[in-house]
Amino acid sequence: MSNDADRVSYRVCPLCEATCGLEIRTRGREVVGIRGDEADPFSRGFICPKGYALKELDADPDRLRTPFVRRDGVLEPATWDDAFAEVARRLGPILQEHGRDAVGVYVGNPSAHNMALSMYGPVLLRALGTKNFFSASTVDQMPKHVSSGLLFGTMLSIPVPDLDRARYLLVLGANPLVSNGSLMTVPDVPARLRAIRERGGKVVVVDPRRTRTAAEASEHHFIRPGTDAHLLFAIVHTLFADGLVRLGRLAPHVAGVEQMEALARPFTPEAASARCGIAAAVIRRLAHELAESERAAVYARIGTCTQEFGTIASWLVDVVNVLTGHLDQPGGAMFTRPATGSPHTRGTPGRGKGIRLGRRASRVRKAPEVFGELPAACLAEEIETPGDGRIRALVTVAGNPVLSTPNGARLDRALATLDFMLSLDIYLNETTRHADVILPGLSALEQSHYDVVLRQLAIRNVATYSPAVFAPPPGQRPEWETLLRLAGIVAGQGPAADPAAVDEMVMLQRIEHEVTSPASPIHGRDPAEILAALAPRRGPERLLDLMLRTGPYGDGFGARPDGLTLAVLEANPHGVDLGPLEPRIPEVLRTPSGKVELAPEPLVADVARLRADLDRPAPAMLLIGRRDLRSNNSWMHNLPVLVKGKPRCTAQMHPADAARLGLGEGALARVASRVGAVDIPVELTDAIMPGVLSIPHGWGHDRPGAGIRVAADHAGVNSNLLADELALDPLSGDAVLNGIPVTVERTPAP
Ligand SMILES: Nc1nc2c(c(=O)[nH]1)N[C@H]1C(S)=C(S)[C@@H](COP(=O)(O)OP(=O)(O)OC[C@H]3O[C@@H](n4cnc5c(=O)[nH]c(N)nc54)[C@H](O)[C@@H]3O)O[C@H]1N2
Ligand SMILES: Nc1nc2c(c(=O)[nH]1)N[C@H]1C(S)=C(S)[C@@H](COP(=O)(O)OP(=O)(O)OC[C@H]3O[C@@H](n4cnc5c(=O)[nH]c(N)nc54)[C@H](O)[C@@H]3O)O[C@H]1N2
Ligand code: SF4
Ligand SMILES: [Mo]
Repeated sequence: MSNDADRVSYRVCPLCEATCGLEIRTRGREVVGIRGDEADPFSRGFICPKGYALKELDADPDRLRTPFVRRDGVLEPATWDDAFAEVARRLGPILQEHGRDAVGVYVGNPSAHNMALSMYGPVLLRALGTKNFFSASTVDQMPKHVSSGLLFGTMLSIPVPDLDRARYLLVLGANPLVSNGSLMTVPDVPARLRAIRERGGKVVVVDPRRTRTAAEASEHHFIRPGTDAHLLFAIVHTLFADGLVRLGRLAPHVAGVEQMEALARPFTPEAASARCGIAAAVIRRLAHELAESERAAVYARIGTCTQEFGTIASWLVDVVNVLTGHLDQPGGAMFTRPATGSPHTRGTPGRGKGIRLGRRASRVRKAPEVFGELPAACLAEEIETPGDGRIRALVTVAGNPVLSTPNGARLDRALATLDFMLSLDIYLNETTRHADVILPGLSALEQSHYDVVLRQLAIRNVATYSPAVFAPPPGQRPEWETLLRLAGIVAGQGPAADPAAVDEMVMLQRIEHEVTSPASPIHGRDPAEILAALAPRRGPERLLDLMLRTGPYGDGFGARPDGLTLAVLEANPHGVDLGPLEPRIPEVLRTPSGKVELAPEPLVADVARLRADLDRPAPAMLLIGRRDLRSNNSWMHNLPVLVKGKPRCTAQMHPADAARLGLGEGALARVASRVGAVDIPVELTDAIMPGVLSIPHGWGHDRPGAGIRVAADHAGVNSNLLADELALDPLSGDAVLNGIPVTVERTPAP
């Protein structure tokens, strides 16, 4: 395969949170090979099948390479100038007549994996100034932002398990051997979990499915979906009842311990066991093992977030980590100190404003705002319901809410009624088929990369910058320019708004902010001097350089000459290792009290709801989701290498349930919920808990007018036709996507 003319580039994979280093071999404009970068200090050569698939993604003929504009009802290729002119022509009057809130925005998951989108998306949002902002966070991790914000002071103060030093790991509602980790940036989870067992440690998985992670663990327990909060409260109960609480070094920094003891009282292991399905003796043993292990962490992810008690469960994970003395300790749950900084590295160390929730509510359902967002599950009703403040136009940025948010059918219908829709996307899919204008992003290989978001949650402090592998083709625009031009347009500068001018303004504001912040290393410096020092960089690189140089390891523009700059990262293409995580309490805290707030009022108030749930009878069948190694939410099913083989959009069911329902392997089952029904083939497996059904999300590529031909041949069904848009975790607004009550029957013959 290798050839003298081949070029080798190093690039961090942007597809999931693992941030693997890739070695990409190219010949001209063609990718000839992709493998793991052995010299990457963090990923050490690890790669998954999606990493290889970047080659097909780059070459996919269905990937959009030109803007599209709807003319006489039909989406047609258009020039960039025409497309921006259409945006100005259509959006202008809506803003003028109906105000800023008439334009809704939905931002999807790839925004967190893309430097241009994560840095400049917020610029467009600020320019728009709409209160109708939605994102994939409320079908994902919002409960963890809320609980972390309340406990530690910022939405990004999320402890991550120190995998490389842990000797005991309790995993709830996560399948990192398949997802490759989430709210825990770490490549090569398989080797790292194996290493825990090899050093004599233990990995325990709690999941309604015996997942790949569970199969590789020391121990697995089925749990009834939606009941993790009960289990965790019973562990807290046991820690107090059996005298296992030890705060250690954190003792002077923790408030609310007595209150936790009182709150946990009703949740005896026996009471919780009846609800969650795990034996009381096992619950007690888990509490003892966690407390008695020297280096242990509880780690939980999406199965514990996208459920009825998502915020309570997310909270109790860290309560257990604190009460067992494992928070902020090597081998426990620790805080990253990211190179580009974070809300918990800025401002006054040890104290802050904390967070405020529910400053306003959504118009129709009165759902509380959370960190400036409204629940994605409210989007359809805000479009449909007449009256002042109705969403008349929508901007989607790297999102596919028709497939990824609850009651997708209702949203699908609502999108068709908009006065105007603009999508920034790389595919014409189930969502963007409704757009009037689509502006495409570049291939991942045509843009530079730094994981500004994900490296904030890394289990090791690491910084890696990847230059673009290929130059963008002539006539194509980088997305940061598109976002800045749109920001100019909505600010009233007309269709020819100059992105470079908006970039200058954004940059100056950022520098002003730094030099006027007392805690910044460049406090009091002259903005013009800083701007000059960043020349000739512009766009994302200039902003990244500023963030690195004013960050925790930065050169402070001369203050620490051997400190980090973008130039240093450029000279180290495999990444710069900044070392293992270090204890950060109390400095990391940004709560008003300067303490870890173990029992914050909004969470305490929600416990009554959980107590009432203790005696609730479980419904017959509960639906949960599933991820596959070769999927990435909804949008990588157009790549042949990832969809080949037997169909993966099946309903997994326990043989005992199937026998009761008269369903055999491969039979078509009709699964119905309050909001919809799907017909889907049954896959029998004893790896699922009886009474639980699992359907993966991100399928249902059968919508007319989409331009994803390979995906259409492997359509599957949209599991979010079953998710109920009215079922939310009240504190975070997160949708309930796991533990959906459903009925199942054999699909009637036509
Ligand atoms: N039932 C159920 N539903 C779920 C989940 C579940 O577990 N169960 N998981 C939820 C989770 S965790 C998430 S994060 C959400 C994801 O929800 P979304 O973010 O709404 O959906 P994605 O499928 O990630 O779609 C991403 C979109 O971005 C586009 N895209 C990809 N790369 C780029 C780029 O570089 N630029 C631009 N402009 N566009 C790009 C893709 O074409 C696609 O349209 O789904 C959620 N939905
Ligand atoms: N291959 C692949 N990788 C991905 C993605 C993908 O689509 N495909 N998506 C990416 C994204 S956006 C995200 S957010 C992450 C998510 O990363 P993970 O959270 O690791 O993702 P899942 O594999 O969905 O794992 C969730 C687990 O929770 C279980 N579960 C469901 N309900 C409950 C419950 O009530 N309690 C408990 N304890 N468990 C429950 C499910 O059976 C499942 O095994 O993955 C990322 N990585
Ligand atoms: S694990 Fe994630 S980051 Fe690593 S190669 Fe696979 S998709 Fe890319
Ligand atoms: Mo996600």
